[in-house]
Amino acid sequence: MTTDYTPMWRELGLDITAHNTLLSVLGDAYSDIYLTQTNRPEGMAYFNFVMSEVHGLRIKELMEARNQGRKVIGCYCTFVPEEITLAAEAIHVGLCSGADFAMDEVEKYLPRNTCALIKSSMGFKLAKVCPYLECADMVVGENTCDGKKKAYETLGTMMDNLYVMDLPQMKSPEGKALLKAEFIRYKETVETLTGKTIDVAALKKGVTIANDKRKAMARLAALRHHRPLPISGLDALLINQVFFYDDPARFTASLNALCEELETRIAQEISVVPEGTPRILIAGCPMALPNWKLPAIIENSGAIIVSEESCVGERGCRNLVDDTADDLDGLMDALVDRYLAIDCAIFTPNTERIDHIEAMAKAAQADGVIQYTLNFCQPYAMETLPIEKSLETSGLPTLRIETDYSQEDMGQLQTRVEAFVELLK
Ligand code: BJ8
Repeated sequence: MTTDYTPMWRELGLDITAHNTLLSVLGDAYSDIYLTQTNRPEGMAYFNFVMSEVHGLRIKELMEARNQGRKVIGCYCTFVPEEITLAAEAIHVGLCSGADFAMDEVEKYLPRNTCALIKSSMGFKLAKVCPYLECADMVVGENTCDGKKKAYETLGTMMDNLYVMDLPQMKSPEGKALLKAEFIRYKETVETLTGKTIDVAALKKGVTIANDKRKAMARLAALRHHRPLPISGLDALLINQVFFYDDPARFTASLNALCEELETRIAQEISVVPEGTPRILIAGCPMALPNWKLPAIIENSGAIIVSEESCVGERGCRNLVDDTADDLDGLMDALVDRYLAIDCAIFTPNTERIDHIEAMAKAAQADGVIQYTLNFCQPYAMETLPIEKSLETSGLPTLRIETDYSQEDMGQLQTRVEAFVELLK
């Protein structure tokens, strides 16, 4: 960042000293992990730029939009329908929860044995270091796992703009009815917040913007199925993370431009790794920005990630909303259908997730699957066992990793991943 954004951060009420510490840690990690990669596509320059300005220029854009009367809505889960936010010309952003911050403070409010993602959300609020959170007009939490559900009760005492969405746990007709009722409630809340009525035309516009973004993500995912492999898993993860922050139309255009370059690379047989490099599919908990720990270890161990089965990845992006209905009720049904297909581990039963992982591994020509679970995440930990069994029956080697955001287990993880990569060679 070349501009001094301190006055803007101060206006947002950030703790400038703590925020500077966060930016410096983030900048160092980004330089070490990302900028040391070789043979990156030129189109990654855009995503480097977004990262360098993620707390600067993008926040300035949000503040300017707010000054023009638009609203900013921050969300913790991929279940919050972006289409409705966009239909009201509001701005939809994901909220950071990929780094430890103010852990001593956090543990005054949450038990120690809470997953790192939840602790991180709380830490960013307590330490006042997330400009997205501080400039949001409304923050949306959701009843997914028990940890999140209970943490929002506490988080709600720290902010006056937290809205909690109820979510079903089963994909039954009753579950579907609950989701529809909750999406209608969200639509009405967004209408009140923005002062805009969401009609058919507006909702269709929101659907188109979100569908275009997801189509570009699907294009990227398909290009990674190729040998030669035109992009690293770390770069693809970064794109998946930027997906949650950037202006959607600009993101889609930049990603499509990158995909064109990747197509040329494939035609010219330009690969980011030598032939024979083991290809890994990573499956499990979401890797929110700036959680790059395990992918960096994998790609520094002589393997390459070709697909992410994660909400910061294909689980969060797959499936488009059918926009053919010509009334609001039909469009809301189409939204519900699209979102209810997300196979988050909080659902029971959730066997389609196994089928998806198998299909993804096959499509991406993966040699092995690493299941990634955050410590104390019961839903994803529980699902690792049936998934492992099923993949092994299909002849795909798997490795289970449970970790958090600390650096303490780096050596141990490196050893385990290296042994797994050797096995795949
Ligand atoms: S739709 S995956 S973004 S809930 S890691 S907080 S499950 S204890 S994140 Fe998620 Fe929405 Fe589902 Fe996707 Fe709980 Fe597990 Fe922590 Fe988790």
